[in-house]
Amino acid sequence: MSTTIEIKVPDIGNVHDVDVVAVEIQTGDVIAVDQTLITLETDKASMDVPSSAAGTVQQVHLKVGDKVNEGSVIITVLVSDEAAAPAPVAESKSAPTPVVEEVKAVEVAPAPKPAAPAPVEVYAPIVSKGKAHASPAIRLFARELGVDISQIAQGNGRKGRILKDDVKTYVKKALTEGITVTGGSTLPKIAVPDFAAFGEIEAQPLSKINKLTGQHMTSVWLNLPMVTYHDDVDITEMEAFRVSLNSEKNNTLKYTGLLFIIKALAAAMQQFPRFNSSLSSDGQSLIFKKYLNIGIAVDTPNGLVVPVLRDVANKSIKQLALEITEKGEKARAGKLTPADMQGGCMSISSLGGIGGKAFTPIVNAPEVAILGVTKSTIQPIWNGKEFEPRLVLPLDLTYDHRVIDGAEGARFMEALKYYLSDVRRLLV
Ligand code: CAO
Repeated sequence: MSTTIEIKVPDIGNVHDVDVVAVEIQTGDVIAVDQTLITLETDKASMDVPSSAAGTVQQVHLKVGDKVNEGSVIITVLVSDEAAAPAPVAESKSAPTPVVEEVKAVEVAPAPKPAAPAPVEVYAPIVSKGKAHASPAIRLFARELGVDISQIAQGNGRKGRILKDDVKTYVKKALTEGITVTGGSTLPKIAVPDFAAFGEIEAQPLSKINKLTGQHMTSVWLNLPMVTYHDDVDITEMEAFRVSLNSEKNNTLKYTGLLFIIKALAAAMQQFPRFNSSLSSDGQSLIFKKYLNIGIAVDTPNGLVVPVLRDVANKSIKQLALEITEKGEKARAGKLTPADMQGGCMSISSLGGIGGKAFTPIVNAPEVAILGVTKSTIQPIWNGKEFEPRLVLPLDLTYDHRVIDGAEGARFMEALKYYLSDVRRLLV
């Protein structure tokens, strides 16, 4: 046997004429206990009203926009007699649950458990608080997707209420634009003041390269736990050799220290293959590369680009000198193709022609390390008997700490110094 019962608006505290902002059921729906029937909203809070009975909806008495009070009939529902049996009086009224004041907290307080078992007129509205106008069901949905609902400024529901579709749209946007949606937290934005209030200004659009580099660097900064290790290497002998090469009769090339650094880096990478690897996209394995290409950061009027020199271990200093000149010119003329910039295994960022003592370059992921170089200077170095003027080159090695640990980073730097301090070792 079945009985028809009415489910009414419960005790909602000392508030009257509360707006119905969502009706979640319709005639003919089979509903379960605790299923949200309607959502009410005052100026200060919103609440879902769950069903106190299971059955089939015979009639919906409310629509969005109606104003309700305690006792207003929400639906008529056909329930089995068993389900409709009245509960003991002591359990038939839950304690009044006032509409809470608006608070700034973003997270929703856990929903109070509805009184159980749920007789015909037992109501326990789930009250949610927070600035975002969304029902607890939508807040739960957002939380399940890792979305901080307070980040959704405005929903498409009545009075800007956030709907399920608004959450989905936010997630889609987050996925395409790379906004972090993990653990319910998003990246706090930097407030930009109206600079014109302080003086004259001029806005210039960023170049495409600036924008792409910015996006890539931000993503690397957020994704990679990076460590930068600094050291110096004595390149007095290397410099003497470089100067002699440059002054050779009939020489038309310009040999800079960078060429030797590329060769030394390749040798060290062969010795430490993890530096020539990348993490797989699921982060579960390391992909070791059997080729060895080095990217060189080049400063251009339009921004930073990183052309890649291929197969450097098998190329002579002379070949590399030709190639680096050609790629550098192409880069500055804005004529590099995407292929020129792909396939790098590790990169070098050399600021040595400009200056500097040390810096912390950012890994050009998915590569796992980058070598920074600043200006070499003459330093007094103790040779065991006296201080000697030696040419010292500062090096900065940044690595992805998920792949390379500190000891391996230090050993790699030692290997690099071994080759650079006597470049004849590169021949062995
Ligand atoms: N210490 C002292 N002098 C150095 C040096 C160093 N570490 N590195 C280069 N120099 C000298 C060179 O010997 C050369 O001297 P001369 O003019 O007397 O011959 C001068 O500085 C200029 O060198 P260069 O820059 O033309 O050549 P390079 O091979 O060292 O570098 C390139 C080539 C393409 C890397 C460089 O031109 C460049 O663009 N550097 C900037 C890279 C950059 O922006 N990195 C930052 C990335 S992170 O934002």
